[in-house]
Amino acid sequence: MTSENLTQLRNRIDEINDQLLDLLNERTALVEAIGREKDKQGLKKYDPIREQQIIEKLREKNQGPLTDEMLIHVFKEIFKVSVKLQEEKSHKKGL
Ligand code: PRE
Repeated sequence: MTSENLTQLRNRIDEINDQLLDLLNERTALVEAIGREKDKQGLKKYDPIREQQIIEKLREKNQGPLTDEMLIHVFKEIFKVSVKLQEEKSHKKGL
């Protein structure tokens, strides 16, 4: 692989990282809104059934090269930080 080729591939990765960042921020804003709704309804932040449903839907759609194991790993981390954010926000409100 020429170094020009490596630079081009990394430039494309940088673009995708920017898109992922925007999407993660959009998702996080929705996670915050759901957290506020759960506070109003007195619901627990962690919802393992919903998380399982999301993972199942994504596994059905996944065409690779991302493996199911990678997909599950990434999404479990996203859920973990999402629940943490929801809990921190509601603790700040004294709930
Ligand atoms: C979300 C976060 C935490 C829950 O454990 C399940 C799902 C998610 O990140 O998708 C969102 C959410 O709070 C919810 O759907 O109830």
